[in-house]
Parts: sequence; structure tokens; C-alpha cells
Amino acid sequence: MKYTIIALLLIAQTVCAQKQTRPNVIVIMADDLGRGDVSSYKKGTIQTPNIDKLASGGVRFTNGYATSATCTPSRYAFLTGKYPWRNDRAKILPGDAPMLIDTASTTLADMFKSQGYNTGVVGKWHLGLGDGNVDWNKDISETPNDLGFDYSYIMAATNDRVPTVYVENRRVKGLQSNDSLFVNYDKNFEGVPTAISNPELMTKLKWHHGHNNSVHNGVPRIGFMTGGKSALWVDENMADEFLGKTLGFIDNNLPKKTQKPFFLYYALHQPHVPRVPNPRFAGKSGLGVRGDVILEADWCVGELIKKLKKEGLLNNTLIIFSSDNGPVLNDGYYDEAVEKLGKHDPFGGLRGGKYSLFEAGTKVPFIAYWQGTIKPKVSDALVCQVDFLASFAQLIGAKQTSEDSQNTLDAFLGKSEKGRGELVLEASGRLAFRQGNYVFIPSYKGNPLNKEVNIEIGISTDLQLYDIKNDPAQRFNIAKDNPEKVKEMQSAFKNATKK
Ligand code: NG6
Ligand code: CA
Repeated sequence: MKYTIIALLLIAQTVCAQKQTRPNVIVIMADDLGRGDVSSYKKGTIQTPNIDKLASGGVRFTNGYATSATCTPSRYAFLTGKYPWRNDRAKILPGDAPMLIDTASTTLADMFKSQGYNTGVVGKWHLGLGDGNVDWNKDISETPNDLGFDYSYIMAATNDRVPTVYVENRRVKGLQSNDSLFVNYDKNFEGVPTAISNPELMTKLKWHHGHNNSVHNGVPRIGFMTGGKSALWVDENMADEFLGKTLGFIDNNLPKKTQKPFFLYYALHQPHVPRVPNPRFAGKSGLGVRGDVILEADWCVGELIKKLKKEGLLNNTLIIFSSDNGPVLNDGYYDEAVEKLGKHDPFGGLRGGKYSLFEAGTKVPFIAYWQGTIKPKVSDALVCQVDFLASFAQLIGAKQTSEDSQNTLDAFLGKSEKGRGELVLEASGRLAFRQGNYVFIPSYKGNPLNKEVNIEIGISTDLQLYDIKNDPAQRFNIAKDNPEKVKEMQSAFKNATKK
């Protein structure tokens, strides 16, 4: 009897200990959301009450970064813990690109899975699928399910790229066998209309630059596509579709049922172009569709929090909210993002934007929330998505790490103001280097302005040095006045970028 009681006590202790040390982890990653788009950053005019709830109840980082100013490299780093510039293929991918991450490598999802977690990804993928020769009508050979995710419900690339279908695990969802789907990024299929041949098809959005190939749902896209009619998505329903699958994943993986914690990567598609809000949100922001889809994204976050609360999971779930890169207004469609902006500042007072080596390219909204464990605060620690691998490994008692991922768990949990010391940032294959409060940008040739999107991409033939503590908007290049500091930064940069 005595021994049974002791054994029971020991088991109870282990269960409790497990509860504390192995929370569920959810990463919510928005697409092209700026710091100023989140009202807790107090820069813009849009209200995001649900994301703000995470911010006011958790750690809101003022120095939180994606590694890159565009999606594919940024998400590559987030999932592998490796700097994207180490991989030449980590560039914005077309919708028919082969899977970028080697199935033999260790991903964040693999790390969670190795510790007994159930794992899932829902939303924007944009890291390639298959072997470069995908037959969209059959099982796809390489998907997130080969990178440690037990469940995946994704779009292959972006909402402006074909194929405009959802892929569930290895199959295009809802595809009928008598209406095969074909995709090509080089040439069109015979007789299939495009935005050029049939501009009248663009009933919802017209293209400004790029985006003039196949048209679906009144929206012209990048790439050519034919067939698969029954499987094509309706942009207006995308938020509900991904949210539904996210909540479904939680239902299917409730720890009280499975006896396992879960890791969920919820990749919101907003506010990336094309911005097509559900009618519930259309016109609600007063800032045009870009504002409307941000309200929609915030609502999605609210619904997710509600669900976690209802299931009693909030106390045992670490939620990270961030964005894959900085904001852009006109990203290729006439959608009045510029015209209706008013006083709203998506860039949060920072210079540059998506595609830029300047701060607004990679300094993103970054929030960590864990009810009852994380004490609310604003943190200036330098944190980056590339560090999730080593940090979450520490959190759940795993060993995995990578050459670039650093364990900054205490900063993520708000226990320490010490994040990383330095960070290499990437935009369109070029690099910048942050160390302490300084940002160094080597000399680069080229046009400093991306005219199409009207964003300064951060390059100059002059060496650039900024003291971003005193000059967060990077107005003053202090390289000429500080040759010693430049030298020091150059040498540290060289060290950090050794391949
Ligand atoms: C660019 C697209 C842009 C967007 C971006 C990817 C053109 C002219 N521009 O090539 O609209 O799709 O790729 O964005 O086609 S990201 O957030 O996924 O990196
Ligand atoms: Ca993006």
C-alpha cells in the first residue's frame, strides 16, 4: 500500500512536471505585416485588439526580427534554424518549385516531434513542394509532412501565385479526377485566358506590376494554370478556411485526449496581396482592403485565443506572434493601399519596408504570450525567428540545434533582457549586419529604390553605418565619421558570414 502511494505520488509529480516544462507551442506568422500595423506598437492607426491582448499579457519585443525581408528565406530560417543566405535556393519561389528544405535536415517540427509532440502547419507555405516535377493530380512526394509535420493544410506558395488550391497533406483538396489541374510558370496553356488577353476577367483586382498571367476569382495571378475547377479556392473564404483547419487541428490534438502536447504553425495569409477580405470585413477599416484584411487577421487571432481558452489550454500554451517580413503597400495590384492609407504607418517609423535591408524590412511585430508563466513586459532584447529551434529545444528538453540558431529562451520568456549579440539580415540576396545598437551595410551597386513598390531597399555604394538606438529611422549614415567602428563591424560581419 505504502509503495503504491509513493509510486502514485511519483507519477503525479512527473505529470505535473511535464505540464510545466512541455507546453503546447503555437507560432502565428503573419505575411507582410508591419510593426506599425499592430496597435500595441503604437505607431499606426489600425486597431488590432486581439493581437494586442497577446502583447499586453506577454512580452512585446521592440527588437524582434525575421532574418529576411521576403517570405521564403525568412520562413526557411524560422523552420531550419539556419541563415537563408547559406542556401542559394532560398529566394522567393514560384508555386511549382521543388521543396527547398532537405527532408534529411532537422526542422523545428522535427525537433518537437522527436519529443513526442503532435505537429501541424496551416496556411501559407512558400517553401516548395515535391521534386520539381509535381503532378498536382497525384500524391505529392515532398510536403511539410516530410519535414516533421504530422498534419498540413497549406497553399503551395502565395495567394498571388498559382496553383490557387489548398493542399492537405499530400493531395490537392477537392480535386475531381475528371478535371485535372495543370500548372506552368514558363508558358501558358493553349486557349487559356490571361489578364493580358482577357482583361475583362479582372473583376476584383487589376494588376499594377507582375501578376498578369492566369486569372482566377476575378484576380490575376503569377503563373499559368488550367483545370482543377472544383479545387480552386475562393479568396474571400481563405481566412475562414485556414482558421477552421487550425481550430480543427486543436480539436484533433487536445492534449487531454492524446496525452501529448502539440506544436502548431499557423501561417496567416494576410496582408499579402491579393488583399481580398471576407465581406464581413470589407470596408471596415476605412483604409481600403489592406486595412480590412489586417482586421480580418486580428479576428482570426482572437478566434484562436477563444478556442484555447474554451479548451482550458491557455495556461499551458506558449504563443508567438510575428510576421515573415516587413510591410509593403503597392505589391503589384491596384488595390488603393497607398491612396487610402491616411495617417496609418505600417512601417512603424522605420526606414525601408519589405525587400529592404533597412530596418522596416526585417524588424517585425514580435510577441510572446504564455498565460500564467510569462509576466507582461516590453523587452528591448535582440531576438530573431532563427533562434526558435535552439530556444524551444531548451524549453522542451530537446538537444537539436543548428549552426545559426542560438538559445535565447530566457529573452523569449521575458526573464532576461539578453538576446543575441549580433544578427545577419538578408534582402534580395544582399546582407546587412546588426551588432549591439549598430547596423552596418556593406557597399552594394544597384538602384537604391525599388520603384515598383516605392521602397528604398537599403543599398548604397557607400558603406553605411547606423546607430539605431539614437536613430531608429536610419536617417544618418555615420560611417564616414566613425571609421574605427566601421572597421570593427566589417570584421565582425566577415566572421559572422563565413560559410
Ligand atoms: C514578388 C511579387 C510580389 C510578392 C512577392 C513575394 C511581382 C512583381 N511581385 O515577386 O507581389 O508576391 O514576390 O512575397 O511578381 S513574399 O512575401 O511571399 O516574399
Ligand atoms: Ca511575406
